[in-house]
Amino acid sequence: MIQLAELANPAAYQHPLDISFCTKEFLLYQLESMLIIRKSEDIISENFGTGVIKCPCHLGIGQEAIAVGISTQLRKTDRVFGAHRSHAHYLALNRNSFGLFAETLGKYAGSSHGMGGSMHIIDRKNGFWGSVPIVGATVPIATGAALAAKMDGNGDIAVSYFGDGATEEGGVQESFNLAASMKLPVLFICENNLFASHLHIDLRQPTDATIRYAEAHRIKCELVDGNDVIEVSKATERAVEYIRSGFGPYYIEMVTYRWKGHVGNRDDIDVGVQRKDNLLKWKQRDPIRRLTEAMIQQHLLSSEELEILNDKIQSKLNDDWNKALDAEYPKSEALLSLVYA
Ligand SMILES: Cc1ncc(C[n+]2csc(CCOP(=O)(O)OP(=O)(O)O)c2C)c(N)n1
Repeated sequence: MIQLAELANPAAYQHPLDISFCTKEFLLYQLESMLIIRKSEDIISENFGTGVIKCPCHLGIGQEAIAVGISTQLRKTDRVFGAHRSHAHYLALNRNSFGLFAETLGKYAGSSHGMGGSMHIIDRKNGFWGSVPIVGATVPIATGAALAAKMDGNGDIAVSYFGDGATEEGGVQESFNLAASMKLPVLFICENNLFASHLHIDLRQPTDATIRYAEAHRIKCELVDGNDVIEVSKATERAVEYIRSGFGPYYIEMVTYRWKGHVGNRDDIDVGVQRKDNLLKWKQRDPIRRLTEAMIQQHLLSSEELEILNDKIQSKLNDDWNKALDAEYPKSEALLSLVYA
């Protein structure tokens, strides 16, 4: 039976990335996107901790390379769906930290006019068709969107992000079957961070590799180091070409680790889960550090340029956060037009 093997070993894959054949422009774009996501979530984490943000927040710090590597291979007209841990999926497509901050604060200027909070974000203009926190729920929705895209005939595809825990939901398996049978243009991305809430995958499934579900449904698939933005991007390029050529769905299992607890901003090392040692090692497998080290080694970036970039992004995000704090809450009538019909 397929296993993640070394990919699940936090002490492996800590080396700087292989960036040969990548342009400086491409690498800088990937780096900037990951930094925007990391720093945005750091701001959310801090303000969740102090109680300024009141909605539940599921942070994906440590998992940034997946959304970033994938998004650079998509068109604005593709249809991307996420779940409860989707800040990165949204930001990698639009870099709109203000829209995310305002949403977590319940402000009208937020991505869902403050009606959804962290777990219900959307930006159709930039291809993000929405996130839903019912585990597995967006997989059938993305599969339906793929059917619609196929009927439209414009070559657009659907992308469905879900966690390893979601593969345990029946509707997800039904979607795999339907997508394979109807050759639907959908890219299934399993972000396997080894945990669903507080349970390790070894306690939930007979093997730690969910890719076996794709094989069972005869869906073309591959297993990728989700903390390597270049490998993520290359695998997505192969997948997108395959899907747009009309061959049907594609499944990529991205192996990664979240640095924070399941929900909220704690490290999640004191809730009955023995994660402490592994977490320290996974932090060495940091997708951002691995890219910056490679760029510095190859003289594509200097330490001074990195510092300037960090400062520039941080100051823009601080401005966005302050603007979101100052923004208006929705009027109560908005409930009638936006939530209840
Ligand atoms: C249908 C359903 N069951 C249970 C939950 C509670 N819940 C929220 S997130 C989660 C774990 C999901 O794990 P996974 O799919 O691996 O995603 P991750 O949190 O690791 O990103 C659970 C059980 C839910 N939201 N929906």
